[in-house]
Amino acid sequence: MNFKAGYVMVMGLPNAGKSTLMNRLLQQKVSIVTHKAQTTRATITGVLNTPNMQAIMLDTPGYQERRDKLNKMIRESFKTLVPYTDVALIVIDPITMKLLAKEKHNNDATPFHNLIDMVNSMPVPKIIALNKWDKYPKNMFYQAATTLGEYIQYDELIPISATSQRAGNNIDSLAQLLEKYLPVGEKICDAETISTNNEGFLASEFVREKIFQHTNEEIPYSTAVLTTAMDETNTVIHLNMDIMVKTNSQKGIIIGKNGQMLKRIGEEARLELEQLLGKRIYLELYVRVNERWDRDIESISGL
Ligand SMILES: Nc1nc2c(ncn2[C@@H]2O[C@H](COP(=O)(O)OP(=O)(O)OP(=O)(O)O)[C@@H](O)[C@H]2O)c(=O)[nH]1
Ligand SMILES: [Mg+2]
Repeated sequence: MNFKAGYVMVMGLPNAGKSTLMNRLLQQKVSIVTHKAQTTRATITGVLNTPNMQAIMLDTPGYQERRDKLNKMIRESFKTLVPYTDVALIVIDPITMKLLAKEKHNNDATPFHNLIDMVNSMPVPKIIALNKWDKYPKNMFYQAATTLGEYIQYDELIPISATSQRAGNNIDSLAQLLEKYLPVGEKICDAETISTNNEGFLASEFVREKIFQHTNEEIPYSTAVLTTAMDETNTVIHLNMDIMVKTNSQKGIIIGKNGQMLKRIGEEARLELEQLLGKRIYLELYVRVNERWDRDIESISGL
């Protein structure tokens, strides 16, 4: 049988479960996940190897419309990926289809329509994964499948659960569909590669996830994490990172009473990074106030 290889763009609205699904396919946590919308800010790659295929998965930020600089950058970086894409994997939470029916004439439906326009403009096979099979009544999936057919000429539609360990989550079947639609080709990178993002960037993402998980309201969205120095040996990686916030009070919250919050963020991120990268990790975290980090963002490489 011919070996298959190529790029799979994982697309969808915020909170659909794109990053969860990617990690599940890879059986490894590469992309950070939280219950808050707009967790992913930059494209995260993960390499899915099976005996018959190598899929380079591109986990993209949830598609939405805010006009700030960060979102503009996200949309632009997204467009640059389109020419590389061999298969579009569109992850949909069926609840959005229900909301859409109610909001046909409402601005809230705009991100969905923009996503659909983007998907339809891509000349590649389209696989829809209707996610969260474990969470909703089954008839919601049938209805969503019918409605989606009015918007997208998809090649395949499959209900899945990215989180369920039970039979019927369809994760293996989805991997087989990717294999079916990827082009014949040779391996793109060697089989040991987990991600083509560099380790310093992945590390900063894991720290950002902990901030998303342990802080509330505007803080996650006012924060960026940047690896400023990295020193690596065969067994140890030493990383310095700046956690950038916008105000002094945000800085106080991230550091926490007696530094407890910062310590917790660092420890939890370190443990997960050690698993992912297979080395001892030392993190030195500094919290800095930079009111303009999102405006200065072009100078922040890797974000
Ligand atoms: N019940 C259930 N929850 C899920 C499933 N897949 C993802 N979730 C949850 O949905 C939430 C969002 O998941 P993410 O993977 O961060 O979603 P995303 O599409 O990457 O979101 P952005 O990065 O913000 O665009 C998390 O709380 C997940 O645990 C699923 O199959 N079932
Ligand atoms: Mg994500």
